[in-house]
Amino acid sequence: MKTVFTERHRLRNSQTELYGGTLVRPFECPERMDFITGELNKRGLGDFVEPKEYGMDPVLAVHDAGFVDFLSKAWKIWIDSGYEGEAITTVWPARSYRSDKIPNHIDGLLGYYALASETSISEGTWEAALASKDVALTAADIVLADKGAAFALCRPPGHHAATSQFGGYCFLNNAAIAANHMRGKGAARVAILDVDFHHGNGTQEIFYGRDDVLFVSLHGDPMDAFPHFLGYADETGSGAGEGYTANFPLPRGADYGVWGAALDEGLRRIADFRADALVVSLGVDTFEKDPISFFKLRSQDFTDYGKRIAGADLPTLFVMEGGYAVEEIGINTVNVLDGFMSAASRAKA
Ligand code: OKP
Ligand code: ZN
Repeated sequence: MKTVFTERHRLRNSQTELYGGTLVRPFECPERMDFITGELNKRGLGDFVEPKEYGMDPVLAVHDAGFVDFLSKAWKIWIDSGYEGEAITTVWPARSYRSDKIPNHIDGLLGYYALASETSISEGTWEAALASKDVALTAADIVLADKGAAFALCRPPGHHAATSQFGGYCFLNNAAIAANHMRGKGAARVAILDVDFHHGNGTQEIFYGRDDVLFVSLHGDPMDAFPHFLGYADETGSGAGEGYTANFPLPRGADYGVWGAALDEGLRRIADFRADALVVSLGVDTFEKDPISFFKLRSQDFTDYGKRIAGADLPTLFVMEGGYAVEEIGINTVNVLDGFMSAASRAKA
């Protein structure tokens, strides 16, 4: 399986994350990629491809133009306003405020376009986000051409990024951009399986009213886990999209028995949908030692679920999302890909 990757991810090198009342170095750090590329090489899977440039059309097909324009300029506006640290959101259009005003001041702009305050915008963030969506699009085209499988080693991640909001370490929704691109290129129906520990609120929102993209997500119950305000089981889609969103919120301490049963149910939903292609939002923060999550998957469980995903027998695009147990992120990620390839006939393409 080819891995699409670029060193340009290093342009995202924020030094601040607001966490537990202090500013810490972000969990979502560049070294994450070093452990994954290192493990791919170690296990003979280091078939790396550089991304092509796709421009903005595939981005603007899923994201709001004002939002994209804001992201492209946010760092400059922040610095020009005289601030010295990284751009951290401090105010929002909360329930008692209006939400129809897009303020001029950078503080107001950040609040309008942010979902959360842990994600600082730093110099180079936009350039890294652009490279990341190109990684996803390049891998999507490989999957379409081969009717096989590919790994988009994206950083920054994307599944929290909504039509017009960033946050949860995400800026552009790589998986959504790629899935939508595949839709326009011959895959009439695309299923997205989000196995990151956190609910993929951005991906869900982008496709909520559509019946051509099925969104299935397994995640920590939002009553107890980020993003808290989306990802409940009663969210099933709207209008034409009714029945095309399926959430599996799972409790604290969920082990592979519990998680795997939800996966099997999600895979049944995907089989019923009769998809032409599958996009897997691959976060490995379900791992027992993840520092910010509460599931209990062991490293060997990742191999097993890679095999189960291969059972869907679909052209498959893996898109990297989260995973913060940095020392083990490579092993767990590559275990999924390895398990998938060991069980998939079409993966050899
Ligand atoms: C991004 B991805 C924990 C706060 C969590 C943000 C988590 C973003 C996860 N107290 N903050 O889905 O892996
Ligand atoms: Zn996550």
